[in-house]
Amino acid sequence: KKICVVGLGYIGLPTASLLAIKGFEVHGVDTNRHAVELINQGEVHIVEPDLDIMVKAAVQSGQLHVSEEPEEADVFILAVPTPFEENQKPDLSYVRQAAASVAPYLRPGNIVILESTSPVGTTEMVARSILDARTDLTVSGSPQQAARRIYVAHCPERVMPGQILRELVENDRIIGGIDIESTQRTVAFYKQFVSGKILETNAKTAEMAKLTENSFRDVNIAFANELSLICDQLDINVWELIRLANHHPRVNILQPGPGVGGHCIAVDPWFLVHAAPEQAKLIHTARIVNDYKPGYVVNKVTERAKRLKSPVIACLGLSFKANIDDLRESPALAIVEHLAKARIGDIYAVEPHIQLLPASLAEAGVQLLETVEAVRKADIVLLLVNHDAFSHMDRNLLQEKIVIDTRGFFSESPRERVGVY
Ligand code: SAJ
Repeated sequence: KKICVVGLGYIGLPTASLLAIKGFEVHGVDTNRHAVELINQGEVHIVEPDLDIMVKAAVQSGQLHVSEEPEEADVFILAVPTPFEENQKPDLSYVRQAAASVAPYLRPGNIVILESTSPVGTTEMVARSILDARTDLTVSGSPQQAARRIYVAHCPERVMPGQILRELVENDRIIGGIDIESTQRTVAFYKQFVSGKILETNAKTAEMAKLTENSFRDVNIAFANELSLICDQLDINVWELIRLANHHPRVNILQPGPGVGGHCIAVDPWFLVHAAPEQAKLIHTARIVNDYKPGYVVNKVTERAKRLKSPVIACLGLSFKANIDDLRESPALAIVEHLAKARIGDIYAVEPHIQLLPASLAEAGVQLLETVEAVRKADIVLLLVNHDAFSHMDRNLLQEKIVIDTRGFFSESPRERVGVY
């Protein structure tokens, strides 16, 4: 079997290399020429544990090759971004382009699988746009048309950055076709490399299930973030509070933080809000609560900095969550950018997972330093990401510092409750 994977990002590249290692012939496609060149040399343009080893092995075995153009195959997997526009409207242009790019290469019997997280109705849109481009093909199950038939399904990815390779194989998968045959053929394909359960449904329910999972998490984090604001008012340690409440057998509150980042949890709920604005009130409010948090942190720091003559601020962590290098949609990065632009003092950033600061920070005069050096120089220590790397730091370094801990990282002892909320 030959597989063509379109979009070689955080989902497409691990999937392509995993399939190649499992013995499929895989052709990967990306419009980013730099990424294509790197992968063909057995290297990677993204950081994910063990992905480099796997891609190298896949390329060296000859099972994985990539280019900027699709090729004929048996199964096409579309794993392209689905961001949203300024007005919270889903931007499906990458999905449209991906569908248009594979359409000329399709043959009867092929399966097209949309893995990108998508608004309800997108898989059907993909099928329609392919059939518009290829009037010789059909998705109809009638005996007369059987010889011209292709199959289209949605199988949302649900992997967690940082543990993608394991979760690709072990997670349960939801598969929803535009018809029963599409579902069944797609299930048969995934059974060849997924060890988790495979759950069958239709395309729309599969689309909504993925959006629901991420909205559930967003709402739960919003609850934690709201508690953190209330606790700040009432001078209560929110992490202690949540730890205690979670001892109840039916309570499981997530953790507050500087805001919700990444390209999933902060995006997907908007697809539901956009689809049903009147009904999706709670989901909408959760987005507002979580998006309020970065500005709240900026104000907190600014308030403290104003009381100092020439404040030096060490910002620990820039990525959107712990132990990854991904800075996209990161509330930590947004906070540091904001502080730097406001010129409230000298700012040092610490991010053990990157070598170079993003231009937005470098141009604003922020310097990248090692943890200890940055903390030593600082008056204010702003903990933004709970990276494991920070846990090796000698806590004595925090004596005499103003600690603003957005993740409850230093919050065990009463002394460290200063500035902790
Ligand atoms: N966060 C908190 N408090 C928490 C948990 C997370 O503030 O208690 C923040 C993180 O710091 C981060 C953001 O939320 O900024 C999102 O991080 P995450 O770890 O919750 O999720 P992602 O974006 O890395 O991955 C999610 C996962 N979805 C769910 O757990 C329901 C993953 O399984 C999905 O595959 C992924 O979205 C996706 O691609 O949709």
